[in-house]
Amino acid sequence: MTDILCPYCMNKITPGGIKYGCPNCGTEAHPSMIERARHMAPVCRQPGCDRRLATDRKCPKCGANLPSDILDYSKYLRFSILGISGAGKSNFLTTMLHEMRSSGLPWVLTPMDPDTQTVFRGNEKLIYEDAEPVPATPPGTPPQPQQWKIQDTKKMTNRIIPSYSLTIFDGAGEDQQNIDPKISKYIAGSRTLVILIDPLALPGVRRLVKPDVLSWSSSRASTHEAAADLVNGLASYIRTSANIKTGKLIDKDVAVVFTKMDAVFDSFGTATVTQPGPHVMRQAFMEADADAVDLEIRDWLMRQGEQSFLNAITVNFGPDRVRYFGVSSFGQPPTGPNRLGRVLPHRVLDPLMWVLAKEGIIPAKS
Ligand SMILES: Nc1nc2c(ncn2[C@@H]2O[C@H](COP(=O)(O)OP(=O)(O)OP(=O)(O)O)[C@@H](O)[C@H]2O)c(=O)[nH]1
Ligand SMILES: [Mg+2]
Ligand SMILES: [Zn+2]
Ligand SMILES: [Zn+2]
Repeated sequence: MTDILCPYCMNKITPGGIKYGCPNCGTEAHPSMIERARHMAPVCRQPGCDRRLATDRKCPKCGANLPSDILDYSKYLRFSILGISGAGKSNFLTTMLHEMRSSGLPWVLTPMDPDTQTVFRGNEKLIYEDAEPVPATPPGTPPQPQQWKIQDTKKMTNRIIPSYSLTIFDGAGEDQQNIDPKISKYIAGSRTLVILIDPLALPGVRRLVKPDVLSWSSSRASTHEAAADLVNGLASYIRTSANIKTGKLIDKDVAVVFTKMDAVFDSFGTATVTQPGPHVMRQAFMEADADAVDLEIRDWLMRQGEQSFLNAITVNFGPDRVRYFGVSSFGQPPTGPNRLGRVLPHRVLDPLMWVLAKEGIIPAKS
């Protein structure tokens, strides 16, 4: 492992650059040459600490406490959830993580820090115990990275369990004027971008949906932005973050994920996207299924008169690197204002399975 990423400031750090702190007195301890070379924690020489090991690892750039196993990650996964306000980011993120933990996949998913744990537990309780959607994230909330560790028990040997760090920002894509520098670094360094789109924000789709379902599925009054403007807005956010000139294609793989599919299932009949996804059960990314879903959604957009949406995606991201997904965090529309029926998330792991397959963590099968 050559480059380590600080999960908090997204700066690259070298193993030799890591700073060490004493958990007893809090002062910085300096490793000897040998300790440095072996990535060993130095001893604290402060009076009263009795040569206790200075085991706290700190980022030299931002000073954050690094996970104790920072050197053991074999991959840094960055799962960027981008989307405008109301797209369904917070609810999607919560159900995706919950499903990942309860799906029977051979992974152990652990929060890397207390904040991640608190935010996730709170949101999980709302959806799964109180049957309420996660409320709109208050505007101006600084986007906090959620830090998870995935341990792959299927690939574990006597000596090691491969582990990956998974960083997710909830709140990216919002404020075009004040893009958080951490998020910029993170987007620039992401191989895949996951763009969440609320289908109910597309004028051609809104007319398919009953007014009550429409109002229970939207946190704020819709701005009725034209579909192309919506895509161009997100694209310009990505360009600014990753420093990509207007007119140049954004050279990243993109998952365009339609959320809230429950509200529009009727218009899909018995199409593949309405059926449970096969990826989790097969523990692989099943390409034929994903191709069918991709085609169905493109086709459906055309039928709803949303060609301009497709065009805007192609103009910004090119014709070959985009995959369309359809998910529903709840599995069915809310049953009232802030009220959920039985929550059975639908295909929420599909985009992540694509990312994992591209990273070589799970196989892709045709
Ligand atoms: N029908 C339906 N509604 C959903 C689904 N997921 C989210 N919603 C609704 O969409 C609205 C917005 O969802 P959020 O998850 O708060 O969206 P967000 O992108 O986090 O929005 P901000 O925090 O405002 O940026 C809420 O009113 C949810 O009830 C879904 O799977 N189905
Ligand atoms: Mg939110
Ligand atoms: Zn000490
Ligand atoms: Zn840092």
